[in-house]
Amino acid sequence: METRAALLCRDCLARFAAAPGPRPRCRACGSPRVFGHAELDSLAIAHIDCDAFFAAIEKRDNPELADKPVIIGGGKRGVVSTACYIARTYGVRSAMPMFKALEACPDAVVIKPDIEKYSRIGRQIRSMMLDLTPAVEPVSIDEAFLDLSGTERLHGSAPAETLMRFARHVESELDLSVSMGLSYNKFLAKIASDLDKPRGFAVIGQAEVVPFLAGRPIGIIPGVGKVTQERLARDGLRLIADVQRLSDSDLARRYGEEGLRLARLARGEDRRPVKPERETKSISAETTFDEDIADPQRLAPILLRLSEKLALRLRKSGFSARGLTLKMKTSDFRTRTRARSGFPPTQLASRIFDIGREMLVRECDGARFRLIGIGASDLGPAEEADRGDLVDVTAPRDAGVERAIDRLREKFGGDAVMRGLVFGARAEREKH
Ligand code: TTP
Ligand code: MG
Repeated sequence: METRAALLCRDCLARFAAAPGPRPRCRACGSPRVFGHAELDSLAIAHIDCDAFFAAIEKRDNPELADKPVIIGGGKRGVVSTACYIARTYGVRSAMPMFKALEACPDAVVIKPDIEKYSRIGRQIRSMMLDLTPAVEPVSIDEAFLDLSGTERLHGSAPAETLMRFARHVESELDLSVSMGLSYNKFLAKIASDLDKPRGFAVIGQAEVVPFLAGRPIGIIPGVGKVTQERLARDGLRLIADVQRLSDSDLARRYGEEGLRLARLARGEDRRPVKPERETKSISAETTFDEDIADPQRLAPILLRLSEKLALRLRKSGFSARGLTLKMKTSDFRTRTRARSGFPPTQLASRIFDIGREMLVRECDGARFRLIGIGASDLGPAEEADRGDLVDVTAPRDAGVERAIDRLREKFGGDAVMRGLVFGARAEREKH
């Protein structure tokens, strides 16, 4: 994958011309971490992912752990969140049951996760990313896409060098390491960041993309999960090369729109832009559980409480919701979101709950959830909320009830009153 037009030292950022023969050490500082690639100066889409994130933070905060195998996990969850690279040499992996991890690595030091601390550090890293470009798209607590196009003048360096400087900065400021992938789109940048972990830097250029992807399993394509992989394997498609061999029309005939997407990605084409996190004014309420929950009967009352919170926040801030988003995080930290709109603007807990519950029930497919949240989107003015119409005569009445509850709450506090009253009102309505 490496042709050497110019060489760049990842430690001191010195740049020097490539010469024939084996890759030299840095002429300026002697480091062996010298990188070269023919397209290095023309690529601008990056994916950055921290190395063994939770474990690295704990090691940093307790130097006695430096040379020990460390596993983050346990607590009530009973699975490995992550393991440091030493523990990984024993076969310990994320999401492994803790007892298995300890069978594999009995000397491991087990530490309970401190998500609040990790989120704080995740935000620090994100703000350092935002110093490089406003186009930062966070993917999870420890990873993000960056679009560095057009930042050369600002930083006085090509994206590759800017990234290397960033990694050095994270190491010196936060004592944590990152791995980075650089390419010309998100799909390839993400694959690249995984190629050279930890403290990695890898590039995938246009010239090598087709042969590079050919040997990889189809499962590296986003959205191709286990079930899809099995289906494709039954049709004889296991490697990306197998997709590359088929024509677009063949793939479209077999798999419709999804077939065409596969065809494009198999050629390394991905037009998805890096979407910066927008500072939209959003109002939401969410909660993380002590233990994962799959049962919709248990999730519904939690959603009700969140709907009440959200409704109260809407009323307090003078907005109505014209759209609602249900967010659910599964036990393996994947986030699912479902959105609804097209209903009359509302500030009512009972309305929010009804709409939210409909989405919730559809998501309860056996997956275990660690968090649920409900958020208002497409905010409108409070005056538009719950005015009712010819067919909906109950909204104004419910709104009156909920506002009365707000007043009671201000006076007496507590939320038990509210739930009873909201349901009282609904039960009444359903009787009629
Ligand atoms: P990852 O980036 O997937 O893993 P990592 O940073 O620990 O290791 P790597 O060097 O391979 O990137 O996830 C980031 C953090 O998210 C991880 O430190 C712990 C947490 N996490 C879980 O709690 N459970 C999981 O199943 C996974 C995959 C991650
Ligand atoms: Mg990581």
